Amino acid sequence: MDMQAKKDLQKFAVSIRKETMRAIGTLGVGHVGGALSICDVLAVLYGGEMNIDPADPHKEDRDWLVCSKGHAGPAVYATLALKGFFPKEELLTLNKPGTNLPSHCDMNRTPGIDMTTGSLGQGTSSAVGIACGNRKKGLDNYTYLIIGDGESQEGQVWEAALFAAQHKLSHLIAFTDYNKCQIDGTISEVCELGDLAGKYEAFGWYAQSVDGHDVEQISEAIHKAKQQGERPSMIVLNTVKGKGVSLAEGKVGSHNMPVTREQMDQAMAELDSQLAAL
Ligand SMILES: Cc1ncc(C[n+]2csc(CCOP(=O)(O)OP(=O)(O)O)c2C)c(N)n1
Repeated sequence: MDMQAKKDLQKFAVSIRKETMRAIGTLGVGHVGGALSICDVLAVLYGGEMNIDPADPHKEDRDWLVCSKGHAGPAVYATLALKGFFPKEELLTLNKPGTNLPSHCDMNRTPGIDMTTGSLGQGTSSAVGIACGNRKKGLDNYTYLIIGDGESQEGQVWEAALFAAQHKLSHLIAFTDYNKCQIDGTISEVCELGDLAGKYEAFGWYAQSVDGHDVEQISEAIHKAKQQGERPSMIVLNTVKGKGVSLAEGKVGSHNMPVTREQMDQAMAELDSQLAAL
């Protein structure tokens, strides 16, 4: 990846963080931590990797995204708004009465959201179904999936993982947001996941483990995944919950937190200085 392309993706990721914080800060509460940890992968996917058309969100041969950790919806909405799926001002209606942007992803409300999520554990099954359906239609598009690490303690994820390998779903590319935190503690306090990439390999997937805040590593991992002829892919993203905003970064308590106007302004200033440094 050339320097300019890398910088553009890094800037896109910070912009996604900014719009996420502006939306949650305007509402006053939200899932800050798990939204901020996935902004870099969203930047890579929507910053050029995915075949999408904001003017035609349902075009048949598009690439799909299932954000199975549906509580991170605000980060996905910020990404979609920045790409032009809907006006940026709509982000300020987040989770308010009548909004098209509920706290959790809803495919019937938001242009560009491909699957309704929020009940954790189910998105892998949905993504597997989507990938099977697209293959049956003769399409060679990709289905992307983002799973939480806490979410990965749900058994249904592993049933779907077995099925994906059995059916050689090579056009399913999944990410685990391995931010080491869940709602009520760290992953190791609640239920350790250990070597996630090794577990997926054992389930018949092609698995990689990368720095989930390094756009170049994420992008290269996706390209390697696309070279796999027969296996679904898991890319474990080693991330930090609340990445980029000091009031949230690395804190279990950032899962679903109140954000005051002053905290929002402080977050914006931090993110602006990150943008200026790029
Ligand atoms: C089936 C189900 N049980 C419980 C919840 C409540 N819940 C929302 S987020 C969350 C923690 C998820 O942790 P993780 O997957 O690690 O998300 P992240 O830390 O990345 O935000 C829980 C338990 C839910 N949404 N769905």
